[in-house]
Amino acid sequence: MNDEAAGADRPAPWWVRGIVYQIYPRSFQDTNGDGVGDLAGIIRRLPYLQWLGIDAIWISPFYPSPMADFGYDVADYCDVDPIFGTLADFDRLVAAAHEAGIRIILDFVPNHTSNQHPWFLESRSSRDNPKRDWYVWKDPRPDDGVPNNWISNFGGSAWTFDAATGQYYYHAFLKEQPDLNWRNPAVRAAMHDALRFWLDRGVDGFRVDVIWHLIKDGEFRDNPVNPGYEMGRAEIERLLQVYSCDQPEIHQVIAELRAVLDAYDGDRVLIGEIYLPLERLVAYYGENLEGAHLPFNFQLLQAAWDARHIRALIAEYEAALPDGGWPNWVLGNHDRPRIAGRLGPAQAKIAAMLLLTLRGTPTLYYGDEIGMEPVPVTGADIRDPWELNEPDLGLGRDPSRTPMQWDRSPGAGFTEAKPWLPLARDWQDRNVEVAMNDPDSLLSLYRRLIALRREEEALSVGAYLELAAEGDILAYQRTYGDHVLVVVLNLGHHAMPFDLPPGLAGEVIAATHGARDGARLTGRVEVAPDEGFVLRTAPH
Ligand code: TEU
Ligand code: CA
Repeated sequence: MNDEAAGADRPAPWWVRGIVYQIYPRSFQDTNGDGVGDLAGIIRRLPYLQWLGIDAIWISPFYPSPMADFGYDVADYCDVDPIFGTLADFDRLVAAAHEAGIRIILDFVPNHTSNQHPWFLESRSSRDNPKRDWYVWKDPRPDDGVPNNWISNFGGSAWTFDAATGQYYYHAFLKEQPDLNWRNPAVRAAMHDALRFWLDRGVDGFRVDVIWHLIKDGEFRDNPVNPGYEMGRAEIERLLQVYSCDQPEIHQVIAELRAVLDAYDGDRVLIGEIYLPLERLVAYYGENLEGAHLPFNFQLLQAAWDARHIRALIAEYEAALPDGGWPNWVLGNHDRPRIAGRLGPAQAKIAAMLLLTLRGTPTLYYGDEIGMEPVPVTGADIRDPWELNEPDLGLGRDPSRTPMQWDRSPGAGFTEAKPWLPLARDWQDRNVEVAMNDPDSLLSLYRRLIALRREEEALSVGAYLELAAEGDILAYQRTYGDHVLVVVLNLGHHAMPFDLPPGLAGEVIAATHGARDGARLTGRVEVAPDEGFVLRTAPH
């Protein structure tokens, strides 16, 4: 979808051109000295976000929660946990963000609640409680075993026995996160009301947690064994998740969520968190685009950093998109290893240039713009329940969730107390204040590319065309009308020649290597190790 496709009288919705920035609120900015970030902290840092130039923030959950999974275990969908502030703080945040031209996307967690949610307390109280069927309860199998072989995403059986009522309940994640029964219309209605609660308060959209999980197989059949499972991997990988998620009925559920948003003005966006192979992923746009506006595309999170491979996956993704479906790209999130740790500082710049010049809404993760690296979190500092359940396999997510590094002060400008997770060791050198004042920093490059994406329709809504290139070079054109931009990225650490298409000449308007800025290029270009640049060709 672009302006033309959408028709002259209907400009593209904001999220087509917009850039999304994910905030993990526990780690962004503490304002009351308890070592945990809060909503007032996000308000305090809005000027930074405005300076950076992003369009929207997606805030990981801040609802009342026992924090067994740091907010992804919700005990009340319509309030703010005291650790993060109050509803009044939230209203102030919406007002201040909108004033600054920044939209607010909430994290909606519909697959499961906390086991402390009043709904679950009722549900588990007796077999004939009216809320019994709001969750997934099953009798023990005759041999007194679990109802089926499903495994929790965090290890162990996905079933926990409730002795008081003699049944098991299902939890795709922790036992403190019982799954809701989305086949029950009363559950759907209650959750739609929760969406409306926040839409009425002015939020601009939702990122929906594990949206592909909401519906499970009607017969709860055993998942098949994964023949490719290898020792040392997460236990969940022992089975193929054939029956526990991604069921056909899910698309109707999503269309209903979407309809709740569509009843509001202002292009509220529905983003789905979906870890599925490409051909399954694109089904989440909906058969007639009545599904998620943006089913998160996580391919770059797992891709081998190889030019040919990435060129191919871009091509496959572009080809798989349904007509009118708008692409998107994600480089990091609170569940995955940080990109700068995976690629190193030089290629982190290339990754930034890739993310911000591809066709599709980019989502960036707080701290990646200053090249934060995974922070080792060990022993008594470990907080992530997954690491605690399945230790030492490298699954822990704490390293990607450490406090934002703002300045050189003792708490990195994040807190005046002991932060809830340790700071990176390099915070005095790697922080926003230092990077802002360094024109060669990753942060300066991010800001430049974000500004460029705003200025150049070719980047935000233009067509994508791959260019032939050798070796580690990934090159493509973005075009809009007679505007043609060329992006050249060296994904390797060796100099490589690149031939611009015949007859094409242009000027470098963004570069990883300062010396390249403003250069006029044509013909064969010697691309330096780890170098990337964007070229504007003269309109003809
Ligand atoms: O993540 C869902 C999810 O699939 C991840 O747990 C993923 O399997 C794992 O992190 C490997 O990348 C969402 C949230 O983003 C995560 O933080 C929550 O823990 C989880 O759902 C449960 O709500
Ligand atoms: Ca705080």
